[in-house]
Amino acid sequence: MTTIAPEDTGQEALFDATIAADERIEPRDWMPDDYRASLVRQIAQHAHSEIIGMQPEANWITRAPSLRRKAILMAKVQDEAGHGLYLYSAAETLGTGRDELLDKLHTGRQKYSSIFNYPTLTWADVGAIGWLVDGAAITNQVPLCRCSYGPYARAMVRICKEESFHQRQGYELLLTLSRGTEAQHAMAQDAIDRWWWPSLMMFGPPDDESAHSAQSMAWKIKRHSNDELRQRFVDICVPQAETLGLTLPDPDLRWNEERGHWDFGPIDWTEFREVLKGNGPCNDERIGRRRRAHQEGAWVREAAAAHAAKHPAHTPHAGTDQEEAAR
Ligand code: FAQ
Repeated sequence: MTTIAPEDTGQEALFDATIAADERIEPRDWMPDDYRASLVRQIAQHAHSEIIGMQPEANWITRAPSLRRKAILMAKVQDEAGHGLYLYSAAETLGTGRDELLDKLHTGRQKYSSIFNYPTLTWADVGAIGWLVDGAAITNQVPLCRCSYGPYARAMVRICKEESFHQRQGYELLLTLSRGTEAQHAMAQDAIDRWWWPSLMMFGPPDDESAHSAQSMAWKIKRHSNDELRQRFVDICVPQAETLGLTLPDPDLRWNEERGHWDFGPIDWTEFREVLKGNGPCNDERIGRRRRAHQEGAWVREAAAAHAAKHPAHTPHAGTDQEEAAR
């Protein structure tokens, strides 16, 4: 059998034209293998970050200072699980199942965001995560709502709406602490001192060291470079920190009239690389806990599969609600 090259059937030209016209590629459309692989890589990294990201904040659910704060935090952590689900589903539309991706996470073959390898030492860290980590996530993810791959872009719309609530929750929490007692203010400041630089690292390596940016931007998966988004985030945070009455821990922060942006100090890229290699403060704890949760949940997956096998008619398209009730 002779294989027909995609360019001979016009598929590649159609793909290129769709990207050039800023239209969406959908699951059944032809796409280059590298485009598919790069999307799976980024979406998986993103999905893993959402579910590993539940751990640092979940650490404070039992110790939230009021019922209101506890309810808010539980809802937020649950939202992150939901984001993981949307994203694993988006990856599934590219032909890669959740089992395979989770296996790659558990065996260290795929990454999750460096930020979640830092510990949550005080209640103020919940505020810092909301304000800075969710804030950085939104800055990075709003442009992904215009990603060229339809299912990823659509998942991001909902995720960004929820992240926006999360960010405001963190800001309000920090504002309350900052305007509280001296000890509460100090606790909020300490959290910002610890979370600021790791938040800047969330945007990835500097542009000249970013392996995937150029190709991802040409395919309109990414719309802006890592450094552009990092700068945007700094510009947003400086005035917000002022309103909060908290100081960003960077003596080099200065308004640059010529550039129309805030200049900021050097990032410790050695620390970033170490965290990515698995040597951050909490890498072992996070991945160990994730593996345990997966093993302990095996019986739930088995029970759900056995139930589905016993009740094949229970699929959503099997019949109307009335038919279902009559059975
Ligand atoms: N941590 O060539 P680039 C959240 C990896 S969700 C770990 O620049 P790319 C919600 C990168 O994967 C936070 N690894 O890569 C939440 C690549 O590795 P690979 C996550 C990093 O893809 C809030 C290599 O370095 N958000 O916070 C990091 O063009 C609160 C080379 O880098 C997303 O994932 C890092 N910081 O750009 C949950 C958004 N940076 O694949 C709970 C979607 C880079 O070659 C609580 N992702 N790497 O092995 C993206 O926008 C992009 O993938 C970037 C990286 C910008 C992260």
